[in-house]
Amino acid sequence: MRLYDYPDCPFAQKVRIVLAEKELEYETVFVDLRQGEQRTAEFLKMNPYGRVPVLIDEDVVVYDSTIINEYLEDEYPHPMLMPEDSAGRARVRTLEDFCDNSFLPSAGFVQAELGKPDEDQDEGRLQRYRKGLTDGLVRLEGFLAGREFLADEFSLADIAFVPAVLNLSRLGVEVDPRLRNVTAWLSRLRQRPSIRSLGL
Ligand SMILES: N[C@@H](CCC(=O)N[C@@H](CS)C(=O)NCC(=O)O)C(=O)O
Repeated sequence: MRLYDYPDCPFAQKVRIVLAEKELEYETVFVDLRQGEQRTAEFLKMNPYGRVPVLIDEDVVVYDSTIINEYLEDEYPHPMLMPEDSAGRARVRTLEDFCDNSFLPSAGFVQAELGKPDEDQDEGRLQRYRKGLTDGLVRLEGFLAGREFLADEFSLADIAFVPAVLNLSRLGVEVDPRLRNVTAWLSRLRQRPSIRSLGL
């Protein structure tokens, strides 16, 4: 198995956690996004959107982190990272969707703003994007009520959030200690070897 990867990419990190949880062997191909290697004809043949991660498993090519993770779950089901029942699976997918379309983009916007020279940073914009993250944490607090993980057992839903939630302090966002469920969940996540291995 081969993973086309970029170390800081949160989407690639999601996939690396699943590969580690399932103890799958793979080789990593570094795609230098700063050099535009994702836009070469060869890369675009694998992913027409020109983005990492891409996973190659023998003759199967899969792109988009959420789809890659579901592929890995279907193909290598042990240990299971999806609930068995339809309601639980729908819950995981709802949370992944919330993460991919709201939480991770807010984190990406904050990171992009912080990456600009000081004089070009817009404080109002930064506050708006950070609020997207703090509002997201409040929503997660509700999802975690009475649960250790977002869908009871550790799942693809938790994994989707890891790259962003373990990077919050670098984005200038502190977790409100009144969010007790989120705080406990973060320390549970930090203890997992698959997540520690990312070195976030
Ligand atoms: N929805 C995609 C997003 C992947 C993505 O945005 N990857 C970024 C790096 S974090 C990328 O490859 N960007 C290169 C570009 O847009 O040119 C996924 O989940 O895999």
